[in-house]
Amino acid sequence: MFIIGEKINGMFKNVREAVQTKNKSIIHELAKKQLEAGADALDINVGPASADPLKDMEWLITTVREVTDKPLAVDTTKLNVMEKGLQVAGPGSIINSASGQKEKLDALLPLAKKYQSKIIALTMNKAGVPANADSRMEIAADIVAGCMEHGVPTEDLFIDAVILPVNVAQDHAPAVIETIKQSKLICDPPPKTILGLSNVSQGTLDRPLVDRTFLVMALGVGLDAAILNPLDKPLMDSMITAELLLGKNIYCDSYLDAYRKK
Ligand code: THG
Repeated sequence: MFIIGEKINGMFKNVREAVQTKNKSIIHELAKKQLEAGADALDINVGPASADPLKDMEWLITTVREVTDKPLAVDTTKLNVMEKGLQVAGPGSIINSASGQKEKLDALLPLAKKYQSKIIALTMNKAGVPANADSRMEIAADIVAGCMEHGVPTEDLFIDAVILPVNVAQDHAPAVIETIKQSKLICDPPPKTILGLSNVSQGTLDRPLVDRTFLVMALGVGLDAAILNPLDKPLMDSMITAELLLGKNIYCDSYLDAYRKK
């Protein structure tokens, strides 16, 4: 599975403060720790409280680039912040995120081509996130059609079925699982699938348990990627074990260590 570390997000107090005080070492540490724990890429989000998202995104990405060349997912809803982020992050970046909204697709798909980036698109539109899988798939079809129109290969597209907190939207969890399954059938070659995993457990009592259980369920239906907390070791162990049981790695007694040394 392709893992995008979620920790460099202004939603977290330590990151918010580091951005405000320009404390590079906190950001360097968060980047290095997530990559050491198995992240393949890092999500970069200035958070909703940023007074100057353009400058803060530029600073965050420049700071992360001082310690790693790995792909960065530029996580913003603002078009100018997205383009600045892609410029500073360099080739191989990930747009996080588009949606089924036509204006968004028409603005972001050209950026995917211009910067040769991959693109995450949420199965939501102006009306929000639909509760059932069929409506999510209708939006996914609009997104795939947009990629074809704009000449963005569907292998570079990540469909995000948008998981919401299970304590307020319990009926969404099975709809997300069904959407992941059906996304594989929408075109050939199929898009990849991704989730912002930690959303599912917000407000629940045992967050790590909810996160790792849902991750294993999603892996079972073919999830390709997730934005998650790679510092959660039981979560990573569950992911590695699920991939083992899906036949993606060869069994040995020390398979956890073997995976981590890869
Ligand atoms: N899809 C895509 N991108 C995303 C999301 C998604 N980016 C953001 C988010 N969702 C994924 N990242 C996080 C990061 C943190 C949390 C959840 C998802 C989180 N934060 C604590 C909370 O809200 O309780 C913060 C509290 C604290 O300060 O510790 O849970 O779905 N494409």
